[in-house]
Amino acid sequence: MLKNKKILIAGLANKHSIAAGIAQAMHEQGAQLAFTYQSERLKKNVEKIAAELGSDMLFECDVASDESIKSMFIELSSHWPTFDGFVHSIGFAPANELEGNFVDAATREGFQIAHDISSYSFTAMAKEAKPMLNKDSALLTLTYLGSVQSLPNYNVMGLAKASLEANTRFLAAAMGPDGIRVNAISAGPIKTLAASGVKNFRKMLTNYANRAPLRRVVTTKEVGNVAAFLCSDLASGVTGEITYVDGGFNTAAMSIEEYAD
Ligand code: 0WD
Repeated sequence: MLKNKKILIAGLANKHSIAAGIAQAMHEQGAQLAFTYQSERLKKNVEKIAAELGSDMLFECDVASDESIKSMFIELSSHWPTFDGFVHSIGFAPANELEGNFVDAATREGFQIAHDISSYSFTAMAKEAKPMLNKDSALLTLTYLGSVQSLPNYNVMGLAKASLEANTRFLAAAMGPDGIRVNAISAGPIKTLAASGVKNFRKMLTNYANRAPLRRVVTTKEVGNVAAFLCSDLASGVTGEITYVDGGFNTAAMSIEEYAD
C-alpha cells in the first residue's frame, strides 16, 4: 500500500509506543521511513527500532520549539528534498493535571502546555513540512475519545484532543487544495509510556475490554494497519476524518453483561 512513499514518524518513545506499531505496519506496506526523537534520552530506543525497520534516518526534534522543528525539516530535506507525509504521535500534559477533579487540577500553565505540545505542534509541523510535501501526501495524528466525552483523570488532555481534532479538520481544509490529506485516528487505550501518566489507567483498560463490542483492547499494530491505509493512496478520498480504532467502544453505551440482572 505504501510502496514508494517516504513517511516521517514523530512520537516514537519505545517499542510499546503507538508510533512503533504504525512504523511496523508502514514498513510492512513498503514505506521508507524516517524518525524524530524528542531528546538524547530516547535516541537509543528510536535508533534500535529504526534499524529493525531498515532506516538510519533519525532527527532530533522537540516540538515545544519552533527552532527545533525548523532545523529538523532542514536536516530531513538534505536526505529527502520532498516526501509523502508524516505521522504526529505526540501528546503531553504535566502529570499533576492528569489526576483527580478537573476543576481542582486545572492550571493556566498546564492548560497551555497540553494544548501547545498535543495540538499546536501538529500545525507547527504541517507549516514547516508544507513546501516539501508531494501532491497526494497524507498527514496523520493520534487522538482519544476524551475529546468528545468526559472521563476521570484525563482532564485537560481531553480539551487538548478536542483542539487536535478541530486542528485536523482545519488543516485538511487548508491543505486539501494542494492534494494533501489530513486525518486522525482515535485509538482505544493502550499501555504505553504516555498512558502510564494517566492515573488508574489499568482500570480504564479493564473497563474498556468489558464494554467494547470486541471485548478486548486494541494493539498498536491494529492502529498501525489503519494508519498505513489512511496514509496510502487507497484512502485518496478521505480527509478531515477522525477514524476510531477502539474495538467499537465509542459506539456502545453499555455492554450486554453490564445490563444483565
Ligand atoms: O492509550 C493510549 N496510549 C492512547 C494514546 C490512546 C489514544 C491516543 N493516544 C495518543 C497519545 O495522546 C499521543 O498523542 O497517541 C499518541 C502517542 O502516544 P503513546 O504511543 O501512547 O505514548 P508514548 O509511547 O509515550 O509516545 C508519546 C511521545 C513521548 O513520549 P514520552 O512518554 O517520553 O513523553 O510523544 C513524544 C515523546 O516521545 N513527545 C514529544 N516529542 C517531541 N517533542 C514531546 C515534545 N515536546 N512531548 C512528548
